[in-house]
This record gives sequence, structure tokens and C-alpha cells, in this order.
Amino acid sequence: MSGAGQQFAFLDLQPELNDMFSEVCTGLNQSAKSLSPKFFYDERGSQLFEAITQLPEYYPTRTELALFAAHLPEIAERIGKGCCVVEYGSGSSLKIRQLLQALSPAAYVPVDISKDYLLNTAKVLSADFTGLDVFPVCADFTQNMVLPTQVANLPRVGFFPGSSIGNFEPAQALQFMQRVGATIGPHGYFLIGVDCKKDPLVLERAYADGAGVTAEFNLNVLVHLNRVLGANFRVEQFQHVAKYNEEQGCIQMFLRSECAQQVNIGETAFSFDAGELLHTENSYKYMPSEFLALAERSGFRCLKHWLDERDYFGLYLLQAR
Ligand code: AVJ
Repeated sequence: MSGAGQQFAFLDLQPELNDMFSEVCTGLNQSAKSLSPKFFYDERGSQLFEAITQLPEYYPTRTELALFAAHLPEIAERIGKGCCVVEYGSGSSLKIRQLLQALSPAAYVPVDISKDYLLNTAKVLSADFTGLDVFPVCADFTQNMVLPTQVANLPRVGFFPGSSIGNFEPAQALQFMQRVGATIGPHGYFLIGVDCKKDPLVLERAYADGAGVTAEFNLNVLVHLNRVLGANFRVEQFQHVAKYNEEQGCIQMFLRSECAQQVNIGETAFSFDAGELLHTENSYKYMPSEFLALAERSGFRCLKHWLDERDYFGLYLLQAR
């Protein structure tokens, strides 16, 4: 596919079901059981996350959107037109729409593990942005990744909004940032939104909302494993827990087994004690000084960063060295 006209091509690097099965088993065999937060995002999980972003208690999305509205003109000015935007995790489409509007890039590469959700949103964006080439990649961006060959010669801008960096352990966050640097190349830009440390009560309310949407999002990981791996989790026997871990500086989400029970995935059995916690997510929070140090250590310099008036959320424009 080349020449005139708008391009759309899908690159499918979706991990094998076997990889998912072994990763899930590894997590459930640990003495402190855990699941990777990437397993939240089947189609339903992506929808539930979108619903979370609208909750009154969940301040990150609207705070970041307000930062975009205020500062995208300046960001676009610095980056210039005609680049390729690589978005890690195609989340709330409102943000990417604002960015595409402001930047007028030549190409957009959304990378997401949730195939159907990715394809649907990519098609809608392709239809709405005339002249924009769209190359969705279904992949696990926590692993090494290649870009579609079509964008090989464009200057690149990485985009990682929503404080998704918070899902990585600090050491993995450093590794991820280094890989982004390698993907976008020397002098490539990286626009990233990062949630700040703040009053733990504000944080805990944001992850245990009154309407129970976050609880449903958390429990949906079990529904996902039941459907895709043929597991037999009894979802009603688990309870949503969200707690700020002061030492680690992260919100932690768990599913608490409400009784002693056994769960099977195929031939493999896992037993839960009453009250046992299954860890499902860490969401690390970074003071601006902490994130700036991380950016430096992973090979970026910060051109500029912006915070809202409450210092709840930071938007950082980085450039790879
Ligand atoms: C998508 C990882 C940024 O950590 O705030 C929202 C996920 N989990 N509510 C976050 C999430 C519970 C979200 N990230």
C-alpha cells in the first residue's frame, strides 16, 4: 500500500493464549498471588475503564484533559507538523483527538493489547481525520515492539497519557522509558501524563468510587479469565479492595477471597484462603521531582512540564537524547 490516499493497515502481534495462560499461572502460584493489570483490558474492561474516567472521584482524566486544552498549542508549536504519533495503550479517545487536532501528524500508530477495542477506535479515528494514516498494532507494549514499516521515515512522537506509567514497578518504568526512547529515536519527543503523590484519601476515593464502577472493573479480570482461559472463578466470592501504600508510593488494588475456595484453570487448581488477597494492580504516583529524575535516568531531557493548580497531575514533554 503506497502512494496517494489515506492508509489504514493492521499489524497483529497479539500475544498467544498460551503466553497468557502461563503468565496467569505464574502469578497465581506465588505465595502472594497476583495478576498483571494488562488482563483488565478485554472489550468489557476497556469500556469499564472508559466509564471510570467519567467518575466524579476519578480526577486524573479530566485534570489531564484540562492540561491538554491549556498547553497543546505550545506543545504543537514545539513538535511541528507531519510526525508519526505512537500511542501506548489506546485509552480515552478524547485525549488522542485533541492531540491529533493540535499536531496534524502524518500518521498515527495506536498500540493496544485489546484487539477489538483497538480496531474499532482506530477505524473511527481514521474516518474522522481525513488524510491521517492509521496503523494500529495489537501488541503487549510491556514487551519489545516493532513499528509498522510504513512509518519508518517519519519523525516520531511517543504518547503515553493517563498515568499508565504508574502500572510499572519503578525498575520496569525505567526499562519501558528506555524502550520508548529506542522506538522514537534520538531527538524524538515523548509526551507523558503522570499522576502526582497527594492526600491518600483523595487517592483511595479515586480507586474505590461510590458507584462501584472500579469494583466492577477489578472483578472483570476474573470474568475475562473465565471466558478466555476457561477458568471457573466465582466472581461473587471476591471483593474489591483499594489501598494506598505509603512506603511504595502507590495505590494497590486487590481482590479479596471472601471464603476458602478452589479455582480451576483447565487441569490446574489454585486454592484461596478466606480473606486471602489477590493483587491486581499497582498505580505508582510520582512527585514531579521523582518523575523528572526517572526521565533523566532513562535518557530523556524534559523540555517543559505543566501541573494543574492543585498539583494533582503532571504533563511532561520529553525529548530523547
Ligand atoms: C490506566 C493504569 C492509569 O492506574 O489510574 C483506574 C487504571 N485502575 N482505576 C490508573 C485504573 C483503577 C489507571 N491506569
